[in-house]
Amino acid sequence: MDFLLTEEQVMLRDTVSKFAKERIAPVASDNEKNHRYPADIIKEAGEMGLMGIAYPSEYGGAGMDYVSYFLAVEEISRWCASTGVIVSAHSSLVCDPIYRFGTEEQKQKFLPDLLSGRKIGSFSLTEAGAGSDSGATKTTAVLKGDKWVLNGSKLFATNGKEAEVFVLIASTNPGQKTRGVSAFIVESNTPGYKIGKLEKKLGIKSSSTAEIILEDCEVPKDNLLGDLNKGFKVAMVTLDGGRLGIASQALGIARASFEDSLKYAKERHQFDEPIANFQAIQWMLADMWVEYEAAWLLTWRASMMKDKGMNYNREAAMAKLKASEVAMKAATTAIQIHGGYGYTEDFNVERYFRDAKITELYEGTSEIQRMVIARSLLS
Ligand code: COS
Repeated sequence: MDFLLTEEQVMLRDTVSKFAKERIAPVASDNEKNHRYPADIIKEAGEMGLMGIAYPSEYGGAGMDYVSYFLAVEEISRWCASTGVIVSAHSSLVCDPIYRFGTEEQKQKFLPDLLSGRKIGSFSLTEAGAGSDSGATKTTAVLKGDKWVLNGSKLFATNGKEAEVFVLIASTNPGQKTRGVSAFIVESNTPGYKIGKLEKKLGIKSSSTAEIILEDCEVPKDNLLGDLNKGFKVAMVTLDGGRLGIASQALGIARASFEDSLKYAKERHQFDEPIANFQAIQWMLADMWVEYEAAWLLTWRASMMKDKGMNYNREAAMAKLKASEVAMKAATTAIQIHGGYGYTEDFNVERYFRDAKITELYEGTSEIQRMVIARSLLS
């Protein structure tokens, strides 16, 4: 598919692929089994410009585009989906809204540390009672003097344990749901901020998923991100971009499932020949690749549209829906091709299977993606 990419994009992809193979692949399984955050890899990724690929160099970004970003997240996720989501949540869900909605002062203050990876970002939208219905936010922010006082708790914040900068959604006009929430930039060293429960998950165990508790957490007045009571739009625009990141992560998992299966099918002998000689296996491999390329093209298109400043809300949802379902199916097929061995920890496909599932859930379930797509078709 290189003919769809610029020379710079191909170079970036190949550089990230080399980095991922050399630095991420050898430690991915062990880190995941031990719930270990890959701090040194994230530091290196920051030094390489991978924590701020699509943002201008004036704020410390790499000055590239969203197609490059999607290619990089795919390459990283090919070897480690946990590292993929650490990069993606940081970039799409924190750097992006600050760059897009922040004041010049906010950009100058927060972006250089974030885009260089010196500080990690996390996005806090979800609550116990506000999952798919994200307008039902109960966390409140009340203006007292020159501070916003935040109270409540947030759930499932990716990077929540390591992050120092949060983009957090709170209600500023309770009862008004989507028209009464605002976005804030919250630093983890703010008194009244604390980390609550750390989730124990099925997969992506090297990335943290945290509860964030806010008890009279006083945030400077200037940390309001975007307009008052317009935070739902900040969240939705941010999630459009986030869905590209998750589509890219899912593509990485799908490709890993395919590549490992192809290799195994050639090596594994049964009935005195490689199982790749059997049509049943060949058809599985053919279907995996067709589906992967279809999802890749959808993700490329949505990323191109974002780069061109077009409305890509529907296309991002399509890419995320397709890529996540392709990843889940590819990981399931990969285990089938590996047979009983695929069910053991001796092969990476069991990790891909566990990691794939989350891509159908976070940043909008597959049902929410279908809702977004259908609404757009019917409008
Ligand atoms: N870009 C800009 N504005 C958007 C938007 C988008 N992508 N999506 C919605 N909006 C705007 C709407 O235009 C509407 O504006 P007005 O108030 O001016 O009319 C407002 O936001 C409310 O939209 P809507 O009425 O569609 O809100 P709903 O409560 O029906 O919710 C869904 C819409 C379900 C699509 C939304 O809540 C959603 O995406 N939920 C999933 C959240 C999610 O992904 N959570 C994962 C956690 S983050 S890890």
